[in-house]
Amino acid sequence: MTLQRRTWLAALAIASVATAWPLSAMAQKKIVLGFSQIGAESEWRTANSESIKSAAKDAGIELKFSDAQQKQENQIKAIRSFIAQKVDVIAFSPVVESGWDTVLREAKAAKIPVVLTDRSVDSKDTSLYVTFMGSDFTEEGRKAGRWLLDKVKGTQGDVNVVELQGTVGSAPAIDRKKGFEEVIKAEPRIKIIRSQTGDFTRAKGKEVMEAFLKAEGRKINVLYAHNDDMAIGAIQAIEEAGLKPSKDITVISVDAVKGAFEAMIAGKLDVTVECSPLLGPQLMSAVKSLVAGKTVPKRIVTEEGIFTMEVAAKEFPKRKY
Ligand code: GYE
Repeated sequence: MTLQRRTWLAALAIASVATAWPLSAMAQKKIVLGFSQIGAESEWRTANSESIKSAAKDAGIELKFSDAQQKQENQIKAIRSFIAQKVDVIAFSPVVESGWDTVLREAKAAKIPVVLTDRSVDSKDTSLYVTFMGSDFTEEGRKAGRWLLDKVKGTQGDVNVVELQGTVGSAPAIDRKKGFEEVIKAEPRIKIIRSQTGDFTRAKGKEVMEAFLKAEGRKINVLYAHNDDMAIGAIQAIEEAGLKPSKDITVISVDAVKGAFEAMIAGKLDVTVECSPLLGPQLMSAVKSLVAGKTVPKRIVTEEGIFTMEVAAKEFPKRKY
């Protein structure tokens, strides 16, 4: 081998080491995920935030977590700041369905993939996000409706329902109402006599139930609450009005958080439809796939059940949220 060739080979070796360094450093660079959470309005949301934070830690993903205090404008600000920080992936749970196109277009222009978790958006252009992972809220409403249909089978007379809706304009409020109405149509005796938002919180659920009780009193046979927290607040209002939850007013809700199991065990809540907040692990695995250039399914649906008072005590120890 000539001296010249040997020098050339040595130079090549050094060069390849030099290029190998930044490459391996790059491979070790932590993935950065920007996550805009809705707020802390319910037990469900607390469990959801916890799931995302611990899954990010387990997956070795750097999480920039921002709490919007239930305000869309705060979520838009957070997403813009994630774009400015050039995070690898943006994920968020949209507080309401509408009004996201502009900011989503900005993320798309910056080539940052967006994952929707828990709630969806109503954008016509579905290329503005890569996937939506979360529950089928319409089906949850149907499950609640089917349970009620079954409960009133063989009875007579009107079944007057009051409904506590979730946050106005949010996907779960819209769809849980739609699914429930779709099913109860089959039984014209079931009538929704009052329906108002309780914003998914205990305090609001209690306040609105007090107003329902003042206006309708003993005419109310059933309460359908779009989440457990509002149902738990309303149960308090029912008791304070001198009535017995479950006995005087059947109580149906959604989420299946621990608080609902406690209320069922105490005989105050009849049934809760499950909606799992434990979306963290599947979010992190989607984030990793996206960063690796893989495609992820456009829709990832959470599987869930329904729990009644009769099974509450047996199921309670198994509950993870
Ligand atoms: O049911 C409610 C929470 O979006 C599914 O938001 C979620 C809902 C959940 O505040 O408790």
